[in-house]
Amino acid sequence: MTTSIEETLVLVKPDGVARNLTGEILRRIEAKGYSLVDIRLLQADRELLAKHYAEHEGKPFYEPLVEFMESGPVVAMRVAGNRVIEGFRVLAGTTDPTTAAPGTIRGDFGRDWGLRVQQNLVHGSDSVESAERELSLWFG
Ligand code: DAT
Ligand code: MG
Repeated sequence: MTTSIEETLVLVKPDGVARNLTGEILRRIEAKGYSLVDIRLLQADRELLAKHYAEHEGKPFYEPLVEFMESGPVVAMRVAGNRVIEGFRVLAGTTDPTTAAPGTIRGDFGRDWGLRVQQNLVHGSDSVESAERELSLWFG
């Protein structure tokens, strides 16, 4: 059960920032007991997003995903805690906001807008390796 303290990358995507949900998302992270280590508001460029989403290159939603992510400012957070990588993914809910469980960020605030990519408010790293790679991309 006991594991060492982890760090994860959380992104509030352009839909979350535009809908003024950044505070609500951070509130949930802090209320759960995780710690905010660093935070920045930025406009992501294509080069950063191509690296961030390299695993999805070639998929039908890849280009719409990159265009969505560069459509407005995002908030990047470095968040720490024991098992925070898994824990934030549970707080976020599953990828498809239509079926994400109520009580999760995506389940409570997301829906399908009939677009070629799901707009689902947040990103969270999915493994220790992804977290290290993504944190160095977004925070250097
Ligand atoms: P997650 O963000 O839950 O880790 P992912 O890494 O598989 O999901 O995909 C990245 C984002 O791309 C996801 O948050 C929303 C979008 N997406 C994923 N699969 C999709 C699909 N089949 N159709 C539309 N958008 C999709
Ligand atoms: Mg992912």
